[in-house]
Formats: sequence, C-alpha cells, structure tokens
Amino acid sequence: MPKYLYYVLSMIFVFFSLSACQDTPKNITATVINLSSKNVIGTIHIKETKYGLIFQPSITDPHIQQGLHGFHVHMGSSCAQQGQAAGKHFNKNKTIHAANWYEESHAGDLPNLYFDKNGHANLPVLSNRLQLQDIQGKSLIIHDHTDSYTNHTHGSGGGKRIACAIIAQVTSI
Ligand SMILES: [Cu+2]
Ligand SMILES: [Zn+2]
Repeated sequence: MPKYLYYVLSMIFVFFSLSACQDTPKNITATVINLSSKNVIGTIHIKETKYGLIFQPSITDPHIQQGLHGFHVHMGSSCAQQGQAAGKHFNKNKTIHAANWYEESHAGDLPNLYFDKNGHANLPVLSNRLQLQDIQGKSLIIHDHTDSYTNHTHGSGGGKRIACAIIAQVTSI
C-alpha cells in the first residue's frame, strides 16, 4: 500500500474520532436539591427524542406534599438564595406564562410534576418545544403549589420555590 494511503486512512480515523467527541449530548441527568434542607432528593433525567425533551424525575422527599407541583426551566444557572438566583422562566420570545402546549407560552413552561403520598415523583413530562442545547447551563425549579398555567392569578406559576436543579451534568448517550 502506498504511504500516502496510510496518511489518508489515519486522517479519516482522526476525523471520525473528533466528530464523535463533538456530538452534542442527547441526555443530561440533573441533581435535585431541596431548597430548605439543602439535601439531594433525587434526579431529573432529561432526554432528547424526536417528540421533544422528556423530563424523567426520580425524586423522593417526604416533605413535598402529594399533588401537582409547578415545574419550569428557569433562566439562571444557580440555585442560591432559596432558588431566587434561578431567575425567571426561560423565555426565548417575550411570551406569556401559560400551559406548555400553548404555543405562546414561555419556552420554559413545563407540565406540572406529580408527587404521590410518599413524596415520590416518577412520572415523566414532555416539552415538544425545547432542545437540550437550549437549556444546558440553566436550571429547573419545582414549586410548592400547582401551576395554574395562567398569568392572571397571584402565584400562578406554583408559588414558593421548594426544589432546584442545575441542568449541567452530562452523561453518555
Ligand atoms: Cu418555576
Ligand atoms: Zn412561565
């Protein structure tokens, strides 16, 4: 085999190795912290699919009440100050606070998360309007109450921030 062929083959190998490294991740596991106790209470696994992003919680915290809890992607990259450092809802186009399936809503508005009577959350929610690259480095907030999916009532996003996760930990595909 001519020498230049070794060269060409090795460059092809290097090219494919590099492009494999530069793939954007298809999933992230974010660690969830209770904002009062500061304890780690579980994870939210975020997976990119052809239907959008699936947020799969695996959380146990007996201090979280049974029922539906407001859940959003917030702009900030910090959970400090009882979650206030997470800032406002991720919002690409100056839209309004509403249900996730309403096209005019904040991009970070997600369906409510369900916690059972033992403080377990394991039912996934879907957003068909987000990609992982949009939300990396931002945060997830879980609220004390149910999100009414409207701008019109006080505390409509679910009120007090009770748990927070930074969307940063990259895992293998
Ligand atoms: Cu929120
Ligand atoms: Zn919102």
